[in-house]
Amino acid sequence: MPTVLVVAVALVDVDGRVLIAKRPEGKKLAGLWEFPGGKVEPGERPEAALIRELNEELGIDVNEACLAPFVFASHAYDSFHLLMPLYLCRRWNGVVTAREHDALAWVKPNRLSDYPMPPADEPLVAWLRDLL
Ligand code: 523
Repeated sequence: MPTVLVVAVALVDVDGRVLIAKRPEGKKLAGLWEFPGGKVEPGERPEAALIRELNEELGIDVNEACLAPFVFASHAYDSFHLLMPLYLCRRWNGVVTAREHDALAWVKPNRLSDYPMPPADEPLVAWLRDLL
């Protein structure tokens, strides 16, 4: 089974709320709320991939120095193994906009479990609750 490397981010606003994004209709895992991110292309540095994805998906610019240490998610989907580091980020430039998602939500860490998430993302919620 191939391993797919995906990078994701927990954007945290000044009130300590975390951004989650609803996967659009027509895509895998549609309707579930994910930590935004995407696939690392061959040869790409994970941090560069995340900066690229945040620009494409959310219209924001992030400085690499603002991407803090992460925890890894690991989940066996049907046809691939997903390995997904989650970075924490509290500073960005621009206004967060849903360019590729059906909706965005800023959620207090203790309410994240109210939102159905992809199985890879779910275990990250407890980690965030303890951290924030
Ligand atoms: N996940 C996931 N959680 C999460 C992300 C960003 C992605 O479980 N927070 C999974 C969902 C997809 C795979 O990682 O199976 C790649 O996601 P994405 O959004 O980069 O790509 P898709 O859905 O467009 O996938 P392809 O159609 O395979 O390109």
